Amino acid sequence: MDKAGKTKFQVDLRRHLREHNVEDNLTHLICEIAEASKYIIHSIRTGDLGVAGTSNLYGEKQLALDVLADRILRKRLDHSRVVANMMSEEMDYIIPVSPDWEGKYSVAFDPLDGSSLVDVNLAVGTIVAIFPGCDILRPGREQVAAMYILYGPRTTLVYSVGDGVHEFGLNSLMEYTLLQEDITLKPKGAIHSPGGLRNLYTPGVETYLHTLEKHGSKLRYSGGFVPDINQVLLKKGGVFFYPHLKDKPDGKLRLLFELNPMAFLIEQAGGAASNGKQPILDIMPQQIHQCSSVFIGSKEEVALAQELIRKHEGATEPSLKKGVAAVTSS
Ligand code: FDP
Repeated sequence: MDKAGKTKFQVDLRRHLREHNVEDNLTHLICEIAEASKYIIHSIRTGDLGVAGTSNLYGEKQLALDVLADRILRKRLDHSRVVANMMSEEMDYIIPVSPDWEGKYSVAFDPLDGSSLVDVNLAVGTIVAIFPGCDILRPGREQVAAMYILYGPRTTLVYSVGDGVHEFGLNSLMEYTLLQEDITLKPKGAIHSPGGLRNLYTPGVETYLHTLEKHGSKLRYSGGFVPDINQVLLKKGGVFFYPHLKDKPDGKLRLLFELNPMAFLIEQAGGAASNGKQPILDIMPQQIHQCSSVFIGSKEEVALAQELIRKHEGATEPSLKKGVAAVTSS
């Protein structure tokens, strides 16, 4: 415990990145995203819960929060001078920022994941994947960094540049300061967050859920991907899954904007992320808004999902073709 009047010296995000010898442009990029998140949190806390395209009391055009968050982040990245290409969950194409990509990064992001939860006052978040250079449609294994910002009762930021997973909290001076370093998942946890309608589960997934329940794993599902993953990470174990469903063979969550960055973070924390057949980070994307089923969290729970799916559903994987047509705006 710290002595009264002697608070522990706080390490802010930039200092943490510098102390970990993170390359200058990448440090700048991560800090710019952190800055953008402060405007996003302000919009969430103070904004009208507008619907895109409608007007507010004063006749001004009102923006839905996810559209607003997208604009805030895109503007910041556009002016950062370290971004080559960017891709947003809100857009259908890659947005070129700088043709001179030497030493720059490309960024895929979901500006406000779970935005439908804002009007019922549940936690939401921003998710970001960072790749070196200009190529953005590539397997998640090639990310150099990933991060998310969780807008809950507190605002926290979790990042990794490939040397562990670190959590920061936004303090009253609007600085992100270190809360904990090197978060590590236990091989097995005690909670599970199952997405999707249970009566649409396939035999392997139904058996999986039944097995988790039988072994005493507790149900902890908020309906928001960022808070649900954050819970698994900070409880140091457990599993989140949004599986393939009878009517949705690729599940619901987006590979490029949601799954890749979270899989990078969870693997960095010693966990695993799989589509039920192969690691999420090894999937070669074929299109921007591609979805994938996901089982992500403690290693043993993810291995169990794979085992039961193999046993009850066989080992074929239909959606893993190679080759990508890059779609860019011009
Ligand atoms: P939302 O539709 O509210 O934006 O990917 C979006 C997401 O939320 C995730 O945050 C969440 O895990 C999932 O969808 C929830 O889907 P269900 O409503 O089908 O459970």
